[in-house]
Amino acid sequence: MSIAEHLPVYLVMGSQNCYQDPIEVLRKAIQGGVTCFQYREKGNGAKVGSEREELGFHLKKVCHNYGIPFIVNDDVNLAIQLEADGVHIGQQDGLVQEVRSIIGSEKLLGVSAHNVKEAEKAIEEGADYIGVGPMFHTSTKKDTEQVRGPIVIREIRDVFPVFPIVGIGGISKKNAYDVVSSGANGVAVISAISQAENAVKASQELKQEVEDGRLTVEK
Ligand code: TZP
Ligand code: MG
Repeated sequence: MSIAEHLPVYLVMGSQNCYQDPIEVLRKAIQGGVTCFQYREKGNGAKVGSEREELGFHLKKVCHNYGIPFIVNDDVNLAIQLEADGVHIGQQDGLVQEVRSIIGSEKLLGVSAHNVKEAEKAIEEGADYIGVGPMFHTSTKKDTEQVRGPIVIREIRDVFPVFPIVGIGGISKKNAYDVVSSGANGVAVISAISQAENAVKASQELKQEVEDGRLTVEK
């Protein structure tokens, strides 16, 4: 399966984002249709050291039991240690080529981009997919750049007709359709699933919006 096929509903999460047991949240999310997972144990209340590694190990096992990719945010060493399927890095997290040379060509490399210029650079330097945002206002990540809106997906899609793109930031079932109908392969979410009362239902609803959005693009 290509990475594009794993992007429709991409859950990003650490224990700090959950009201319930993160392992259970992930399991339910995958049952509801989540297609990719990024372990982002970061910020206030996040686990550190061996606890962070241990949770990552269990979350990876859940992903692999269900056949979805397990990607680690920021930390290349943790990704290697956990034998993750890939790494996701931001603009401040090191050079794309450098990370690629450490993880090798087989592992997935995701890169955050905020505009066409950053997207071009990330793609040229060897990203497998880009995460573009923030699409909408989010209170989950405090140090975000300005809201870009789905228009930036359209701008990047116009330059790169088939490159895998996922939108991120403030995405819910109410606006996922706009992100995908603007050209994204899928939506990456934290709170819409991790803080939902029912993670199965939240994931199903997001998936439905993504499918509806894709139909408008394929027409
Ligand atoms: N990167 C850009 S916005 C964001 C990240 C990690 C947070 C997304 O969280 P939410 O709860 O889906 O808005
Ligand atoms: Mg980062």
